[in-house]
Amino acid sequence: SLGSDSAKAERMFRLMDGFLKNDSISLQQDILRHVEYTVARSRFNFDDFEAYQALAHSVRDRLIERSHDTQLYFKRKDPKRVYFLSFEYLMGRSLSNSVINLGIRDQYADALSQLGFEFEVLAEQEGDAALGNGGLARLSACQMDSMATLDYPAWGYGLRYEYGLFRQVILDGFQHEQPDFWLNFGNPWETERVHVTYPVKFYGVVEEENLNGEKCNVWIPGEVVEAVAYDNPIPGYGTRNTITLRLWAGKPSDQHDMEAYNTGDYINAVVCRQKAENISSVLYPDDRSFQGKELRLKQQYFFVSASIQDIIRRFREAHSNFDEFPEKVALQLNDTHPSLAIAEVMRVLVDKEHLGWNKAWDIACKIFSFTIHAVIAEGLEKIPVDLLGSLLPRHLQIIYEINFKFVEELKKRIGLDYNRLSRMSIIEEGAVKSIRMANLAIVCSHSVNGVSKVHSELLKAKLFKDFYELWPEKFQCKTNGVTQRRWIVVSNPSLCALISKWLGTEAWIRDVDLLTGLRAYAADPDLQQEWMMVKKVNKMRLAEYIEAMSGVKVSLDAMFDVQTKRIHEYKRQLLNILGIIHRYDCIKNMEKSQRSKVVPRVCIIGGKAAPGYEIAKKIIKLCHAVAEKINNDTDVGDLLKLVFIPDYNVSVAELVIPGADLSQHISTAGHEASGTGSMKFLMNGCLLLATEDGSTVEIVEEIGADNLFLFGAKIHEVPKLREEGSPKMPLQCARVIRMVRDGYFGFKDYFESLCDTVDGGKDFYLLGSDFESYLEAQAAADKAFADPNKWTQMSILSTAGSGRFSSDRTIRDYAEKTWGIEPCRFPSDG
Ligand code: H53
Repeated sequence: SLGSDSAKAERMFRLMDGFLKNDSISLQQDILRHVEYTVARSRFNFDDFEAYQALAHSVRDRLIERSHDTQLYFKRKDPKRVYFLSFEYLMGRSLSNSVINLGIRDQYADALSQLGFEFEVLAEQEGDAALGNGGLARLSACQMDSMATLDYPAWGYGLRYEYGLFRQVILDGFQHEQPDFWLNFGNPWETERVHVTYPVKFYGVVEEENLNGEKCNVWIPGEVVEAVAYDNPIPGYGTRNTITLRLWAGKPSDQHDMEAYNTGDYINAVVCRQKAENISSVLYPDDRSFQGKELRLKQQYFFVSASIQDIIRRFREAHSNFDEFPEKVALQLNDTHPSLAIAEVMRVLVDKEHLGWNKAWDIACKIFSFTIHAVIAEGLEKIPVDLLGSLLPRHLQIIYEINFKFVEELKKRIGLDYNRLSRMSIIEEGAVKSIRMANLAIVCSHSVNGVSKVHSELLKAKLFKDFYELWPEKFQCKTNGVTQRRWIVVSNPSLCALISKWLGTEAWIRDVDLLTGLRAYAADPDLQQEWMMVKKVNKMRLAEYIEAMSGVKVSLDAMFDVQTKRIHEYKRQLLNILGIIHRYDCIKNMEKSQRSKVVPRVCIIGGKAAPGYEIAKKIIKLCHAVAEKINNDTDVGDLLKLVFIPDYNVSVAELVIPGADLSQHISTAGHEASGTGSMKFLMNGCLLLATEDGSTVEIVEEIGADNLFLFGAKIHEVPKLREEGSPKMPLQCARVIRMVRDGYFGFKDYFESLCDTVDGGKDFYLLGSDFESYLEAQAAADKAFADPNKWTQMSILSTAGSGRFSSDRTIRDYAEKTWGIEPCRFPSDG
């Protein structure tokens, strides 16, 4: 029953003295053993970081056991598996999440305290795994957690970047980027699989050959790079199942350089080998903008090709007939980044397995499904044909062939409507002839989904209208979700304990719909009292952090008003800052006697700007310039503070979100596909101030418009308002912009172009026309905050309504309706 039936395995198991034990003494022994033999420090002398390393290794041992069991079990049951292909994962830290999911956090805390260490202190030693940019990447991480917890036979595939997302350093209020060489001190969570390697080919030429009287294409590559697997265990909660996130790294291929060595150019050959490692060296730091760079395309193909080879090898272990492939394999494309997988599957099935085009295409169309995260056409990847043709000549041929057959078919369906044909074509003719990756993915996938209701409707009505009319059945909605394990249990232990106490069970951690049970107590003064205490404790933690980071002391009685996310014009951090200037201006101009009525605020902004995104960087600088002025104004004191939290990442989010009273999700309507930050704040009982965009619309459905602060233009109003432009600029907005222009916060010239984006005639993101309604929503928030019981009730109702925004719901929906897979749970209790 332990996953192996052979006598040999049983003997091995006995020799190991069974599985690792989780009592306090065994854990202490394990930690010390790792101090001595893994970290190679004396067990009498090791510091916090070394203790963390040993601890992490002892946890990893347990994860490895479980992951072996899970894989053996999957192998024996041979269920249909889903393979989740994502170019980015924002995993953050692993320690707390792992021990909580394994159900042994308290045991570890106890063992450590016996050794004279504190669990929380050691947990702080861990750096973030930041192999992604923003929402899309964190979503992948949340979804992996749900796939493991719900016992789905799933694998995640991605790239093991050596440099994750840059570290943001603020000097003089300006953002500077520093490399994130996160592997510097090793990564105790991963296992390098030196034997799981695959050659990945690039460049070269395609030749036609004759195989048994039939023509076939043979790709002779110009470069071969080896992909080596690094496995990262993803433990489920309340289950023994532990699935794998397999990340690929580049390493030099042996076959390829023989020539160079033989010609005697030894040194150069060795230097060239190093180049192979560059493929996976650095994550592109741009969220939502693509430039058709060769290295990026190489990265995409590299991870896709290695993953497909791995998937096919696993399939072949149990099957010889590709007719069964769609019964055993589902491939999820997380955005267009991995969509070369379509051409790669076709290449393997046609050129290597010799299945014939039609059969191969039939299989491909059954296995792929595609999630779109973009909202606007500019967010869609296009790859210049020349670039693709030189890097992957055979794939270009295949894509042309797919397109030819598709367009022929289309002509039969819609006739010779050339405009529509050219819009739908996978190839874009233009100044730069390109491949539209989204079109390729839609043509091949059996299911295409948006990430919120609003977004999915927009895809059908706008971006992919032509495709929707052709294949309405393909278009689905899968509203995003986030994992309550990370975003409540790990990051907000006090709230977690409080919820379990009032619900009388911890079952909500796996069955999140139970959170609705809190509604019954939302008006209960006892719960309200305890709820306020929890918030206070979290605000204290956050206040200490703020003081340590910025030297600004903040009052715990103030409303903590947070906007943390990537800096983008459409997310409108600028609207927030202009609102803060307005608030400051009002306080300054107020009669002193009136000031006692002002609800004190601590405004917190955090997020990274893409290194080349000038306007976003100016927004960061403006935030600092305004903060400098306000925070040093003793006349205003605790009534208003503004702090910028540098280097926002997953572990900073774990600290900030539980401590927020209010959070802002204020994108121009129609621009945020979903938004997932809002869901994390909601779970933590934070009230939202938001526009009706992305998933906010569904949050309103769930918790009721009375329990949050909505404002701004609706999606359908945006085009008209844009036409109207600046005349709609209200006086209050014009006044604060003028203050910036006049140099009230310094850096007059520098901020000019930033101000132009609002009052320069265009105001594309509608800051002007939304300004008044934004201020009204802020006033409503102030009013509600002044009544602590009302506020707390709204806060409880927010958490109570957050269950629908769990990634468990999203993943179950994908599994049942898109992937056609079922849970495959290792028979044990976890
Ligand atoms: O994906 C999130 C959404 C969010 C959306 C984001 C996203 C990226 O992070 C990167 C590229 C892209 O096209 C979209 O902006 O609204 O919540 C997860 O779906």
